[in-house]
Amino acid sequence: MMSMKFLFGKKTAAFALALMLFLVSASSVFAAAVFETEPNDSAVTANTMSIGDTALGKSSSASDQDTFVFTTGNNSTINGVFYPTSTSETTNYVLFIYDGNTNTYVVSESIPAGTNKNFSFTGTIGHVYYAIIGGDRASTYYYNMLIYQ
Ligand SMILES: [Ca+2]
Repeated sequence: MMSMKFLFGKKTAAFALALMLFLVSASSVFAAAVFETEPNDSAVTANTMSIGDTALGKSSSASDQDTFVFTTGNNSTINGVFYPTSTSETTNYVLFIYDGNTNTYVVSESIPAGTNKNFSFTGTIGHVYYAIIGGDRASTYYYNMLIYQ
């Protein structure tokens, strides 16, 4: 805060702080980009995301798996789209979404390199869903997985 006051003056700093507090309190309203944090190869190390967010990750090897976990606040269709950052992508991906409450897979998709894949399933309130993503080789590009309702 000292540097903020130095740069912008006391009133501006107070306004900036108020704005930051507003943005923090309202952050759930906005879609976020959630970059993967390794290790995330299993359910217990899954990276947390919210519906409306886009998860970004990168296959580091054929044995790498990336796991993201989210819940839903209502009973309705959950949609998603998986897409590459670059059309030069050469890694083929598989995507599974696992319902941790019913122990069933609700999405199972193969995604050829460089292509988009839309998917959807019926979400159940309070259920915990794990998105599990794997590539067949290392990639230099991020994949994107948007989940929305
Ligand atoms: Ca991983």
